[in-house]
Amino acid sequence: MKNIVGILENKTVEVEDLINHIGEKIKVHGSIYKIRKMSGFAFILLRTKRKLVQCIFSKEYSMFELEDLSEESCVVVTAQVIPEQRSKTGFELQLLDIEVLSKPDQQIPIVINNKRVDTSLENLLNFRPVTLRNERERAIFLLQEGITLGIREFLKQENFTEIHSPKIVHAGAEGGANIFRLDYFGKEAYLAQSPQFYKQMMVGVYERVFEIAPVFRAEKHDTSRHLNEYTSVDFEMGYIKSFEDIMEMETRMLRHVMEVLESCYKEERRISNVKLPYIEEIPAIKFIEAKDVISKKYNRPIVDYDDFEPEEEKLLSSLIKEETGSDFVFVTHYPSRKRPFYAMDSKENAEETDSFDLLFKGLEITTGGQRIHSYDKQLNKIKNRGMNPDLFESYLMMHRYGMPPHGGLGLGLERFTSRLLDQDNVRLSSLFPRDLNRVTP
Ligand code: AMO
Repeated sequence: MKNIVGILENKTVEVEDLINHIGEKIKVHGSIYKIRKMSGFAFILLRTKRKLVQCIFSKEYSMFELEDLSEESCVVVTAQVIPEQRSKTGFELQLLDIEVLSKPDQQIPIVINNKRVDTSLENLLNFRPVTLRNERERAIFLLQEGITLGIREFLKQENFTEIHSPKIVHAGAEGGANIFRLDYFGKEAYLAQSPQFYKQMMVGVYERVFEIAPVFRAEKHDTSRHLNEYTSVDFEMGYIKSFEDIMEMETRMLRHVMEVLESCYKEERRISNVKLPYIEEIPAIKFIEAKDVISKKYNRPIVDYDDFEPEEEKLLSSLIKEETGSDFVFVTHYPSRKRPFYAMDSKENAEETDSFDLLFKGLEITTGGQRIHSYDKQLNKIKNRGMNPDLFESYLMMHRYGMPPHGGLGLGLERFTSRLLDQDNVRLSSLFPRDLNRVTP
């Protein structure tokens, strides 16, 4: 019998630690990303967990043949760490010896080791397991990690409890049109469109909760903004004074995210050419006023009084940017008939809701607002909408047995990442996007 005590036998140095080994002979592992042959020597880029490390092969000191190496081979190198100011890491590795752990069977059909992967979106996604090995492609998801890290860090500081709600559910929270149906042992069930019901229920338990998890939308349209599975960042909090508390909390949360990206993701920002937006305050405008302003400024007749057309979101964002310098804008008081049944109607005008969207560089990235907490009011709204209250029995249980005034929001992680990186398609910020035509890889 053997005892496992949790100690990794670490034969190689962590790349993050290499800077402390200048002048020493060390071993590190990684994949050969790029070989650039020169006369008598070669530059070899080693792809490690998060960084590319510059190595030098030279006939003078390397005890192996350059021909023994091939790109995408996994290796352990023995090397001398040499200071090098011109290298981004501040050092380079003189390769002394190399152990090849594995070699690829075939060459990747797309060139992945240039600055950009120069291919169609289709190819980029079809060959995702390997195109993501490209430095710029993989930086997207390092930055996305920074976003969720910042969100978690912030919400933890604000005493939110992280939850994990079910994704197989018996009723949809966000309306019937885009729900995936499941055969659940002979009964009808659905894939969760959002954790809405569960995060609200948990406000009755923990007061402040959040979840970062996949949700599913059977969107039948093929657009640059819609995914059929996306990662929803949700939070929900009790004892709020008004829905503006949620907007305040989101503003501070986004500010913290930018601080994390500023301080810890410098290299990834450089690779992705990201300029972080400065968030001091975020302007807020009422929906109907925004409609009016856009119509007047751009001479566009208002066609839809209930929602924005995608073009209007873009126009509003550029107008706000022009006038205030902000890349973000809150739009508040959406019409009641356009919002889900759990949204709280405004006291001043029951046709409007105490709700908001947040637009970031022309795209809606968040929806939020205050929820109905009274049992009678919620039951009436369900009935008035011609919905069957029996379907929402377990949801209504929390209202029946007492809830504080509460509200929250849902932010689309891919949309947020994609706008931050100025991408023109949200698919690029999803590791393995699911859309109308795509369930692989
Ligand atoms: P909503 O349905 O507006 O609200 O979704 C919240 C946010 O999720 C993102 N999003 C999407 N991202 C990619 N593909 C999609 N198909 C897609 N649909 C939505 C958007 C959007 O702003 N329960 C409420 C939130 C709340 O009030 O707490 C909800 O889900 O960024």
